[in-house]
Amino acid sequence: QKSIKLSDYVEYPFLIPSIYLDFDIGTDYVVVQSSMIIKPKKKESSKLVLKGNQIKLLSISINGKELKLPEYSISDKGLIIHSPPGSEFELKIRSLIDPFRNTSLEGLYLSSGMLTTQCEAEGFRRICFHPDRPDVLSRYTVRIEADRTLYPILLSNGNEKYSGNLNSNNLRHEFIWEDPFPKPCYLFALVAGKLNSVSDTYITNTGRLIDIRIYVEKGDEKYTKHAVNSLIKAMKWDEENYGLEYDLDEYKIVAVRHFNMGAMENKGLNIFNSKLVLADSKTATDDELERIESVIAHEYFHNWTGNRITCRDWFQLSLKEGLTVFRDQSFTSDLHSKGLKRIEDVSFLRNFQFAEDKGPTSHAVKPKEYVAIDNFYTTTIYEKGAELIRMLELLLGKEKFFRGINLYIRTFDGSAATTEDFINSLIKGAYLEEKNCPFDLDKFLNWYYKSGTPKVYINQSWDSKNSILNVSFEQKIDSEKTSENTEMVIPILYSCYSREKGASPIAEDNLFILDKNKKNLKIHTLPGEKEAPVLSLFRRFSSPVVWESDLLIDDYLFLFLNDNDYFSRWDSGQYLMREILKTRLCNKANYSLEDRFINAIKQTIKSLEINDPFFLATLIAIPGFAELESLFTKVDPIRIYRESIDFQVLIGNEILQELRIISKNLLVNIDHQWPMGRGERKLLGTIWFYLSLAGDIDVQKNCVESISHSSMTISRAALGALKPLDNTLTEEASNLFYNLWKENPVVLDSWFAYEASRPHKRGINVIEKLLSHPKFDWKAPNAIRAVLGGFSKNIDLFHSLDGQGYLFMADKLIEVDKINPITASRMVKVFSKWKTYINKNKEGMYESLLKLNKANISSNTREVVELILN
Ligand code: DPP
Ligand code: ZN
Repeated sequence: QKSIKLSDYVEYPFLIPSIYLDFDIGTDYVVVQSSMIIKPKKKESSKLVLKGNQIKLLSISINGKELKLPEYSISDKGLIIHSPPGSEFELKIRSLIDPFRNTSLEGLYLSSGMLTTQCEAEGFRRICFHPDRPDVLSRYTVRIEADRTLYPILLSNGNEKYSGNLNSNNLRHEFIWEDPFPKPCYLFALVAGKLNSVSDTYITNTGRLIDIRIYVEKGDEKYTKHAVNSLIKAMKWDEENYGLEYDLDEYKIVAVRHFNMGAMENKGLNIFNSKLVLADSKTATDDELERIESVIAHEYFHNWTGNRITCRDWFQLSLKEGLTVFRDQSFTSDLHSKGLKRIEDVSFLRNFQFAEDKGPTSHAVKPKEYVAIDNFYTTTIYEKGAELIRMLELLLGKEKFFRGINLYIRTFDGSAATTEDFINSLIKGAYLEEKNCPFDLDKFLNWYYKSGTPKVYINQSWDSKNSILNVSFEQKIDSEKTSENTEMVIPILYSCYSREKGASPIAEDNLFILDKNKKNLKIHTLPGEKEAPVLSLFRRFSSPVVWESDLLIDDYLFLFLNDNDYFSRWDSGQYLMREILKTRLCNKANYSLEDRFINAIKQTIKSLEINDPFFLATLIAIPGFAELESLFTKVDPIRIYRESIDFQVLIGNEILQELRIISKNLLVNIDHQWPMGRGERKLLGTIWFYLSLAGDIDVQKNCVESISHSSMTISRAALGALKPLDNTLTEEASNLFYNLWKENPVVLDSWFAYEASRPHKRGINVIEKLLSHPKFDWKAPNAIRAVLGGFSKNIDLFHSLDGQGYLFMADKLIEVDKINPITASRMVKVFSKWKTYINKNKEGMYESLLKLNKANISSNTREVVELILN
């Protein structure tokens, strides 16, 4: 397949300062007229190439004169005008599109009776003929006309300029929208439908009044409060922290059921997957509420980092995404708990981004080529991209970092930039001159250009005479794709503890910069210190690497009990649990380690009790499944699952008494409104899980009763606790949940995911039944992800040794691909790790991949399948 290369970038030869778009919405199709002012950048004439996909051309004219073939040519890729005028001209195109049969959820399409758009990355070419590239920025004016009853609400970007009826009998009406800020076409949006709105206002720090409006289907108004509150918090935070104020008079959010992404930052008209708008504590868990708050903020923050300053081309995607994820992570961390948020982000990174970077779809934060850009909305671009910004913040220090960001924004406002533009501004803003930068910038840039997770090896030697701890560091990049010796700038925050004196660190966070393959560090401890101190490394997870050190089990146990850095303390426990599971899976269980670890848990419970319930819950939860898989060169998923369950049964049994006591003390606080009571609810859920696994019948029965609890967090915690059991109580709880929520599609998705992912004796038929369930909607990616994504986590079923689970998945993905290639190509990654599995699973996955490869699949899905196979 043809790939697009960064090195082939050439500027677009024309400017398009303004675009007028006219949408005439009919019952069978939509007539789109575009009128673009086009200015050649150079005198020499260049042909005008416009992209177009599934658009029927009706007529085309330049400066009022109609063009005839062969003055232009047209293909299924778009339109070429061979000799456009050499100076500014007006190009008018009339065309026709059919949103009513568009199931791809790109361009203009129908969702539950309303028309809506998704243009990022390349959906605008399904709406009208246009260069469809992010470096072409224009001012848009949009007129929409439609039937008044079918489409009472007509929205587009920017501010409303006019609305009115069109004919005497009032059947049709029109709206005109104007967006004064030049924007790339991927930020274009249009919504037409029967929607109700909830409004609020925000006054900016310069006193401007912003009209906030959330549009939802009738009946859903009551679920919008959380989204509005989140938006207001985000607006305030960005003013206070980045000095960035909202620039339009209106901020609109529309909730849409059928949506490929989480949400989309279209200028002034965000479109959101309804599951990320509609929520209160009755319908969404605490984690979901936090996620909604952060996605609302993320899309809002894009208004500056993404919209006012956009990407020159899609190779720069992380310029806006990495930076904006970093901004939303900082927001959540400021609003709630910095330590806990860091753990949550690291855990996500390790389970998903590290796994991606180890496998066949590994790519750099700044990739060099792609076939379908939709396949690059990945955890590497987003979450690893955010880690790079976080390292820069650490290396520069907050004050200089903000000076740099400020310069970047002032320099590139209103234009399309590159990653290098960003880094250069950052350094210039921070240090005035690039040469003043205290670290090697080129080596830092390797983080953007190289794929793979760097690995750091650490060895210590103790000089007792001088009380000095000598630490040697060595870095290597851990990727299938690079064998070259690349040096990176790896910031390492460290501290150390006196073994004798315990709890408080000898030295608080210090920064060591590992910027060579090998480098040593000398730590001077207190004079007279006899024993080597305990080293605490990569505090706050100061760089996205994996490491191996000569720390002893005793050291980890010490840190698990004493470290004052949330991340490091949690990570020490995770290390110990990984060790325990590793030894169990190699059939040489280390019982003494298990005993010592369980004792440490008991001590932790005693010391933390319910003072920091969220942290306690986090400390005693085992590492994620993907992280466990990554520990082995021959992965046996079914055994990993069973061992991890057995280990949790053991934990549950050993700390039964302690957990029962705490759970009683927690009950007083669980009814508080989010974010209050969140820690208590989280810990209660964790306790239920352990006690239920340990066979506590009272807890299991209590879980069934808690399904109808007024807090969704409690209800889902109860479902979760019963999940591994697969007994009549699980069945009963699941039915209760279904009956409570069968009319709410957003909540019902979580039931679909639950049913698809829980162990079932009845085998794969369960999944087939879910897919033909009357409430299952093939057109909704959320529903597909719930069932097929849930199924991929159903270890026994999906990974069954006869390969039937894999074949079933392949068949279903071929069907999904016909409707929605973007969703299919993302889901195909469930086969990414095939080469790492034990033979039986490996062969089964390979067979399914071949089946997919032979099928008539989209180029999006083919790109991923081929990468995985190679
Ligand atoms: N809507 C997606 C995001 O905000 C793509 N821009 O990340
Ligand atoms: Zn984004």
